[in-house]
Amino acid sequence: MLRDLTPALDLLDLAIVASEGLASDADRDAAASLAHAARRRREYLSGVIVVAIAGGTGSGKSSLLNALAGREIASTSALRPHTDKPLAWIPTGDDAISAMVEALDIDNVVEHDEASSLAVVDLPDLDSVSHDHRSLVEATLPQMDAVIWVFDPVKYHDPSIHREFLTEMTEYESVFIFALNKIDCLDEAEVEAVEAHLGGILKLDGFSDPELLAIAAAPTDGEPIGVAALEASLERRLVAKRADRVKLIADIRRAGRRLSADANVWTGTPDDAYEAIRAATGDAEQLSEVLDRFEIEGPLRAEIESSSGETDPVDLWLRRRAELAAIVAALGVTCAEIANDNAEGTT
Ligand SMILES: Nc1nc2c(ncn2[C@@H]2O[C@H](COP(=O)(O)OP(=O)(O)OP(=O)(O)O)[C@@H](O)[C@H]2O)c(=O)[nH]1
Ligand SMILES: [Mg+2]
Repeated sequence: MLRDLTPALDLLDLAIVASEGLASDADRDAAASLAHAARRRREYLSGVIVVAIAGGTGSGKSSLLNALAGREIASTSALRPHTDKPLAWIPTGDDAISAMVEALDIDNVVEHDEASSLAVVDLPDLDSVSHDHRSLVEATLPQMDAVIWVFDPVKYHDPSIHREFLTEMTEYESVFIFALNKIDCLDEAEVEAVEAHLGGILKLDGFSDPELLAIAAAPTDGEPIGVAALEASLERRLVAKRADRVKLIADIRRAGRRLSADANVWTGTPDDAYEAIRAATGDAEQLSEVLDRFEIEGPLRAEIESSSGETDPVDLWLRRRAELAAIVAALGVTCAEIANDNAEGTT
């Protein structure tokens, strides 16, 4: 199981606060925007690949969840519409995924301990009028690493799915996988014809090179068909996501290091600054001139100015630098642990 990146981001936030007045504004701003961007890409916080299954009623979404899970998680039925609330099948112990499921207001959650780094959200159908589907899909999409759109051989051209949803979402093409389900009901030539027709419709929807797979999630006889190919496609996305995480972890670690490195950079030598501040302590005007000369700004300056006479300003300064160094060291350890888990997860 891959670790959540949140603890590393929390430490980077702490380092940003602790480096106020010690590190340069440019490095502090860069670290803050990295932390902000990483938090917004919530899908990258977790090392799990998160997949939503969407499509029309009866296309076989819940059956596909069961095929991916290898056991019956979701109830399936010939009666329509069947699933009326989203259901999530997620690995236990991944805080980022649990937080995501909660933020999406998904109450039906089944946890699994499988080795698979897969989390699947089975969405209600998109064609019945009883739900506010658009807002559900819009809330869900940005959180997903992949969305499998399931079609059945009878209703695959249903304009409501294409017009209402797909044509509006072409910018998500790299995240979408299209699955033509129930191919056990067709002969080979029919599968080819329907695949070609559906591929053509998807291009008309605005997708330039849609990934389309033919599957049977719950054939009348025998084992699922094409689900292994679908899993292989998800696995490729997981590998790409892991590579992204490796880079992100390295970026977080480097941003922390820059803050602590900055804290040791002086305009003069450290001894010069310490001496000058010590000598000026107690004389507000001279102290202010020294602080200007060494470009000491922000809360550190305020602390040094107000501590005159009581605490040694140089001790104060050293203490703050030690605090920052300790936070950045903890950040380094946390990043190394996450990177290790990430590397193990690829085997
Ligand atoms: N022959 C065949 N039947 C399938 C296949 N996949 C699903 N079905 C059947 O299609 C019906 C609908 O399947 P579900 O998985 O409940 O469909 P759903 O998309 O979840 O439907 P809603 O929850 O109403 O949105 C069920 O009777 C399934 O057994 C398949 O690959 N082949
Ligand atoms: Mg269902």
